[in-house]
Amino acid sequence: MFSHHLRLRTLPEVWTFACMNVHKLASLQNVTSLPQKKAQSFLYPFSNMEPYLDRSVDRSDFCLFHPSVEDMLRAEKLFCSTPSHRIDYYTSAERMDHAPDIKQPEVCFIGRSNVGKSSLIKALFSLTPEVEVRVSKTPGHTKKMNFFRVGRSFTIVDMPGYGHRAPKDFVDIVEPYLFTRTNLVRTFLLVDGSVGLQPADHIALEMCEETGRPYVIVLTKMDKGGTRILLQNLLSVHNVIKSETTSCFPQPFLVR
Ligand SMILES: Nc1nc2c(ncn2[C@@H]2O[C@H](COP(=O)(O)OP(=O)(O)O)[C@@H](O)[C@H]2O)c(=O)[nH]1
Ligand SMILES: [Mg+2]
Repeated sequence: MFSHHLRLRTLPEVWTFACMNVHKLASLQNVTSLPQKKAQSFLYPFSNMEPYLDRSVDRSDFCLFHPSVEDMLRAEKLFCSTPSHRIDYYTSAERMDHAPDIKQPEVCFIGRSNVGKSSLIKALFSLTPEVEVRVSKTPGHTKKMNFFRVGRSFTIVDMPGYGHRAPKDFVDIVEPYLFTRTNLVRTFLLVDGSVGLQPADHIALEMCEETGRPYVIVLTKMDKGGTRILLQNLLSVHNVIKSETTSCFPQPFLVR
């Protein structure tokens, strides 16, 4: 049922990007030219785990969001900076009253320190390496909200990490932001897929529920650790979404 019929043909219309100083797999065009199995595992990370799932598990929720390669190529264009659609770091803010007054829609990335928020944003901006997104070696690096503009389409906010080492940032910054930011259209709650839901993740989840705004759980580090534990963590997150949430998108997104 969950077969990914990836059509890895050459796409004549694929967009060629102007900026060449990028990772060799930064563009989808390059990923689609990999051997089929490898490309599939990049584009649809769940396809790697699906064969290990027990037959009794209903897979339908795992492919609700299942864009075609063509859809992804269209979406990728959003992340290429052009003179009329400039992607840039805009500003940082340590408190809500310093947050910029931007009218365009906003999405934010929240999660424990070191879960991979900045890495994910950096990956989204991989075709614009001139936009600096700091990825830390040590936890708790991002103490501020960092605002990045994706043209006039939307803004991405890299939020300060929280956890036992930074509960203050959660209360002082993340919570007020989630409750009061009027142009916030989607929250991405990042959870480390290699360790599963931690107490701080449950607190964040409850907070997202309290705001009543739509959010998505993203499982990061799905390349770390064995398939069994990753699959266990994925299924347990999926069960929590099903049984304890009302505003969360039913399908966790996987990042590796
Ligand atoms: N293996 C693996 N490491 C990751 C992944 N995402 C982030 N990391 C690493 O985790 C560390 C923290 O990442 P960072 O993006 O700074 O986390 P943040 O504190 O949430 O912004 C860095 O060393 C990253 O290289 C991932 O998907 N897989
Ligand atoms: Mg960070």
